[in-house]
Amino acid sequence: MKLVTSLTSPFARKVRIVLAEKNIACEIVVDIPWSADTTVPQFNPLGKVPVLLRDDGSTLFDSRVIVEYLEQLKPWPMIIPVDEAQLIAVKRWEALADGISDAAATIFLERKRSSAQQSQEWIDRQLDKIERGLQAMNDDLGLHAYCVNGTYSLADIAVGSALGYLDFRFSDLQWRERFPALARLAEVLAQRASFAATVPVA
Ligand SMILES: N[C@@H](CCC(=O)N[C@@H](CS)C(=O)NCC(=O)O)C(=O)O
Repeated sequence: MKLVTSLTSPFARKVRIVLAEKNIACEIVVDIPWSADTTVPQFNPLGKVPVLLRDDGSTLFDSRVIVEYLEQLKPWPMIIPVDEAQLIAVKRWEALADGISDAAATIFLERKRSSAQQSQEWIDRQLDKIERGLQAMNDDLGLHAYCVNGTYSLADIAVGSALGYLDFRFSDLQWRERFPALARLAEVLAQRASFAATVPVA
């Protein structure tokens, strides 16, 4: 199996953390979807990473589908609960965390355009999503050890990946001061080998 990805994508980081947690062998093929010679559209018509290339030649995307597949491939250690209520809760956390990553990536791209082309209104709209998302996650996490049922799961992996991306691209956000519950979770997650091995690199 191969994972086609950049080393900065928060979506790919979720997948890489799951691979590490489950100890699944997978070659990482670095491909930046913005570069002129990218091969990503050959594997994903949407031109986005991550893409999983399976040994039978088939491809899987996006990160949520890949993570589900990895959970089926190797159910232990379990990162997606079987209990339906908990599963839906984990998926909701994942959607919220991925939404923050999405808004952050959108701002990053907007800021790469020439200043004449950039829309501050558009950037502010994305910043509002990030701020509201962080507030909601911080409130929901509260004093709980982990996002769902006090147990480490895909929810924590998605949240940790989104927070790591904010640290990487938006260090000026200083979210830790405003969202102490998330700061505490991020500190706990950073101790895990899977998180330490997948910190985004430029
Ligand atoms: N929902 C997708 C999002 C993937 C995504 O947006 N990836 C970005 C990198 S962080 C990308 O490849 N963008 C290239 C493009 O939009 O053309 C997932 O979870 O995999």
